[in-house]
Amino acid sequence: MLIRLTDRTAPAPSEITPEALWRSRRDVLRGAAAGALSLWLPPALAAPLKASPGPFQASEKPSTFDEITRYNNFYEFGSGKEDPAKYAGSLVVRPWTLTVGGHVQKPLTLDYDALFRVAPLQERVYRLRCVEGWSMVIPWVGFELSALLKQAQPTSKGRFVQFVTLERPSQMPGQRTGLLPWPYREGLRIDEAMHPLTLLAVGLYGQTLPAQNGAPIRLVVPWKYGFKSIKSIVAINLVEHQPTTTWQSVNPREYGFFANVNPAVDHPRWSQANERRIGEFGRRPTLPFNGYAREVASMYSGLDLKRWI
Ligand SMILES: Nc1nc2c(c(=O)[nH]1)N[C@H]1C(S)=C(S)[C@@H](COP(=O)(O)O)O[C@H]1N2
Ligand SMILES: [Mo]
Repeated sequence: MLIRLTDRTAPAPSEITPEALWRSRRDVLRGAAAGALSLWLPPALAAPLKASPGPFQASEKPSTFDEITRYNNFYEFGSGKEDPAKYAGSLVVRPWTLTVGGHVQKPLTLDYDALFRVAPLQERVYRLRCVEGWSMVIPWVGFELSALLKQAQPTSKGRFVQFVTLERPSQMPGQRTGLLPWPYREGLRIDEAMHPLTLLAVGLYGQTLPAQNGAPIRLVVPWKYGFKSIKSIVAINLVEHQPTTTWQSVNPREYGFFANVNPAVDHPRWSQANERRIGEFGRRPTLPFNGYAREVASMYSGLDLKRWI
């Protein structure tokens, strides 16, 4: 008689993380032997995404799925690093509406499904450096913001781009407090917004974004401090004048409009010379423009980076 023994070394389907899935897919791409590609779906709503490798990739090893999804800043769900993972499950992302308006020739309204069809999805492994002094490496899935803006056709008056997060206190407990002025807002100069590094992310580790990372769509500007990378966006407006951003309005002395990662300019209350990579001991030096100087420094030639923080 044949007795079938369960293979105790193989993980149960529920234990196959998006990270393991991502690594095995990457091995397939590299031509290595592939394990079974079982589908791992986390408790809430995540769906696998098809993405091809994009042109820019950080060389360091990506942070783990757990690190990326359990240590977050998303004040709409509280100010503690673990609050977003605890509370963001209450956020309902379907249906969703993202509008692109202001100084454009073709105002756009995108529903949830349209967010994934703006352009072919790419994977971009980027460093993220928080102004507080920690960093991660995140395998985003998304498309260049420029692809969406080109569809809307900015006019010559669209010199800046303003971004607005969802305001829905019933599902965002932080918005029932005065922690920040709501809704969260950010902004970029048009050349920064059109730069090929600037991404709208709809996923990470090959699946749709966990709520705590800004589902269903968030900005990623890898050469700037993390607070520029606004989450759960509902509006993108082309505007003529530099828009006020949330952190600037809260404390203009500590947080500027540009917020380019700069180890040579300290935060008034701490040094920015180095950083702690989540999951590592010790600190590593912070790089000018978070390591993307070759790609972006020319946009700031003639700008005094000590003054325009
Ligand atoms: N709407 C909104 N977007 C936000 C924030 C926030 O509090 N609210 N925090 C910012 C900060 S300070 C950082 S460092 C990054 C963190 O992104 P992550 O949690 O996906 O790593 O999100 C940014 N985007
Ligand atoms: Mo941050």
